[in-house]
Amino acid sequence: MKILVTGFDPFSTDKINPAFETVKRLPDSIADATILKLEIPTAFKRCGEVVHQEIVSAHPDYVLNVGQAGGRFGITPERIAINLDDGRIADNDNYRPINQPIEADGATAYFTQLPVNAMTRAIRKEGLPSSISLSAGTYVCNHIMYEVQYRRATEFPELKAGFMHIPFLPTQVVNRPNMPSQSLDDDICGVVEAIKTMVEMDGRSDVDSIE
Ligand code: PCA
Repeated sequence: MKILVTGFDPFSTDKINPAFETVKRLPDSIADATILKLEIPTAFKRCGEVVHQEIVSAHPDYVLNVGQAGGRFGITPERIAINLDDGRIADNDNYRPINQPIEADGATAYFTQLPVNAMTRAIRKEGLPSSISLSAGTYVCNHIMYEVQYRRATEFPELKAGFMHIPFLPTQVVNRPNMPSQSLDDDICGVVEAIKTMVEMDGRSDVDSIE
């Protein structure tokens, strides 16, 4: 099995993004699955094609996109992507869409195929905070999650895909009082556990609730 794991590059005022810092340190193999790692730009108009090209050339079974969610506590697997770009700030290409559909002929929203209940439970079992998120926002993270789902619906019906947000690193909150953060080692541990769970749960349904 092949899993493409992507991480965004730094954006806004931050010089580092925990997403690609985590992704690039993942082992090359997790639970016998081959891990392909890719840094992607925090840019609405470019990130989708970068991931699309990699899907076409590498034929992964799964795509897991990882992004930073400053202000969130713990790792949050996302359940749903919505057909909306609405930037609170401009992206790395200085582009800021307001209230734009992502794909004119796309669904209003797509659910992930990943077992988010089991993944969240597995991360908590490692002693790390985790909860399922019901909104990936309307910035570039929601955009890539939506784009991969749209491609799945139109081009790659066998693909399973989803998204996880991770918090700021401690170095990012030095001048942000009372802001949650999580160490890189904990991020890596949590993402590895989530991927292990995806592999173990392959072909099974994610029925149990996490509570
Ligand atoms: N987080 C942003 C985009 C890139 C990233 O890492 C988001 O949550 O949309």
